[in-house]
Amino acid sequence: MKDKIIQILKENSKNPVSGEKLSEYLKVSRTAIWKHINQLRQEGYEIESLPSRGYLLKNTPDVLSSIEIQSGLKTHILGNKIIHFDSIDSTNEKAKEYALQGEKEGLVITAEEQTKGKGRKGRDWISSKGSGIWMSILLRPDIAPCQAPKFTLLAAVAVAKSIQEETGLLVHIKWPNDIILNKKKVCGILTEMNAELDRINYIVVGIGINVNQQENDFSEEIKNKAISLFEVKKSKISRQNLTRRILTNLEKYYLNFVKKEDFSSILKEWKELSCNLEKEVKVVLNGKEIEGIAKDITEDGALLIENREGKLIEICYGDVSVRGIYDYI
Ligand code: BT5
Repeated sequence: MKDKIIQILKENSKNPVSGEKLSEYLKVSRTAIWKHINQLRQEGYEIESLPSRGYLLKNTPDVLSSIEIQSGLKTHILGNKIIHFDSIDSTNEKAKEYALQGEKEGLVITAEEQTKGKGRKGRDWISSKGSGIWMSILLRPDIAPCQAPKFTLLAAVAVAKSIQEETGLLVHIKWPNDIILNKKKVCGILTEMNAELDRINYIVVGIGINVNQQENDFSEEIKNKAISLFEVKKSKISRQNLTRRILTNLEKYYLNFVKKEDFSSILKEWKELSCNLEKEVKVVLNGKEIEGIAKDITEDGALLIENREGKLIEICYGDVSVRGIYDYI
């Protein structure tokens, strides 16, 4: 209902719309309209009431609602349906629920705040209200499950490119799922899959970006390793514009990969954006530490490390720290 009211007010940006007209059109009472208008004001919409003329929309807030993100979004699949929550446990969990109910690919779940944002291996992802982009995208690619790790790399390239295009800031990718700005983590990506042996039922790509937090907004546990775009750019960044750009770029890379089976161009861009390659790295794998130089990324998206003895080791998953970058100094 609130989205419908906003849509009508947007379509009549020069002419006030009366409460009576809104209630007639939306088939609800004028009191209901008045309540929704008040809620919208609380969410940050500036709606003027002009006596005996009606409501006029003066300003919209930078929220990740479907109506705001979809206006101006030129994708074909991603974001065709966007479900937005003011507060939710985890957008990935919600996207998986919808996936199991048969929702089509392209569904995007966004939230202003996550109360149980997830990282990998059950770690927490801190997602404070109104300051970041917390979103999950549902995909149903017709490819073999063993290809799934490539989606994290693909998403990382799309997000890194989008951040650079939107803000001009130089970011890097740390294998497999971190985006790094000024040696700290500005974004994490969590890819989850539901598959049978030979086919993928769905993939959910969860993206968390620190956008407009100030330095003091980060809690003790992460303040040494987390950073926001605002802290470096020194000006507020539109979450709506960045979200639209990510969906647009992600769709482009996704379609190139699944329709044209072109992963090599993505890999090339990944390597250009990487902060791992030719650097000293340390990997923790099943409790064991491997130290060496990151040499390459394979066609399957695995990290190749040359250990101290000069032996090449292929790492398909794990936590990698790079010397000099937030957790390996
Ligand atoms: C990740 O895990 O980096 C994946 C994060 C994915 C978050 C998105 S938000 C939308 C979607 N819905 C979800 O529930 N999740 C996804 P990992 O590599 O395991 O890193 C987790 C670690 O990053 C934590 O243990 C903290 O040390 C650190 N961390 C937590 N919150 C952070 C933040 N806001 N900024 C930077 N670092 C953070």
